[in-house]
Amino acid sequence: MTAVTYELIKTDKKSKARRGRVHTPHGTIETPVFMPVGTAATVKAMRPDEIKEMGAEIILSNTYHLYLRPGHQIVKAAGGLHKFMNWDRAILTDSGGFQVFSLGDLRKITEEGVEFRSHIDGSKHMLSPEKSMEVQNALGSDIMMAFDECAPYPADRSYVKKSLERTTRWLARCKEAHKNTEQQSLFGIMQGGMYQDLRYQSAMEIVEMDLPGYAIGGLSVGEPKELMYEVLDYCVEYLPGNKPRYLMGVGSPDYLFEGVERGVDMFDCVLPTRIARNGTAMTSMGKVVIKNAAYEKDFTALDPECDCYTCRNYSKAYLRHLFKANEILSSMLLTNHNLHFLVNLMKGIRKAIEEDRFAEYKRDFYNKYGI
Ligand code: PRF
Ligand code: ZN
Repeated sequence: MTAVTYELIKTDKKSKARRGRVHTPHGTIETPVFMPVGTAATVKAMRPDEIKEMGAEIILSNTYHLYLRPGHQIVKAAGGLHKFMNWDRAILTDSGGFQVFSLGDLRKITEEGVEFRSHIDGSKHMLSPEKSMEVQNALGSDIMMAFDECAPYPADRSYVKKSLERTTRWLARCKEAHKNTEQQSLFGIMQGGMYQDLRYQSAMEIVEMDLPGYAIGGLSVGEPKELMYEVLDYCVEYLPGNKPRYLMGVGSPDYLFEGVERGVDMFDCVLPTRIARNGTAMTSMGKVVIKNAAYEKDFTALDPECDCYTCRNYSKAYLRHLFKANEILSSMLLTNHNLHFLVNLMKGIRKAIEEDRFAEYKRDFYNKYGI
């Protein structure tokens, strides 16, 4: 028995959307799900009880960041990441691969792994499949991601092929190095860029390893969205139906709908939390840029259809004031709203799938949001 299992409840008749559950040692996750990102063992500007209250059942954290600071041994000594950050629901950790690759000049890829310099103090480190598993085992996350390489976009076919084959070899090493399989599950990551045959090759190689879940990596890396949808269409086909499918780094409302429609179960993205700190809210009527002069005397709620703490208690005029005055509460209230908005959107999507009206729900949302 693996630590994490998938239960398929229902598949939409008119699309590939599906309603399911992911069972973990820290509770059950209703899917499709959006996972708030807590990179450095904190969802920025939020307390765990607030994230819980809005109904989030899983959050994501990062191997790369916690390895560098405070160090995985510190987290382990604290009793693991759940205890350290006071979050008793499920946690997924990304492997560090993607974050290291984002360092640009500061890194070097070899068969062994990735050598890089810390973005904090410039010190030299090596992340490898074995090291990533060691760190994630110390953190104690429920779902651990494989150490992969996300090829840039655009990239040559020959480079992408070499890269995905190395990612497969790294996955075999991850599986071998993963201890604690009773408490933690390893998910594989498909790569292959925008090349259909390479996506197929990657899928066949990773599915062969019989893991409890699979992610689609290497998308939403700057390609046009029509291309992403096209690639996603066949990627999902290549993955088994009895395991959860996770589209990494995707979290705008249109991408969530398009992903769900194509059969994706899990998503994560820094978008809602990041844009909140920049003063942007996602609302049922589209994006609201709170600093706009139009809101100076607007004493209505951010989103009249939202029942989050922010929308129940504050006006756009007040939120605009907080943002312009650089007040900490601005980040707190806007992050609370944006996460609530996406968690609630997924709740609506799940209910729509259950009630055979996913297509209508999507159409109505797009019309109102302005997509
Ligand atoms: N691999 C990993 N993490 C990721 C990605 C990936 O390809 C992406 C791509 N959108 C986001 N996060 N390990
Ligand atoms: Zn709200």
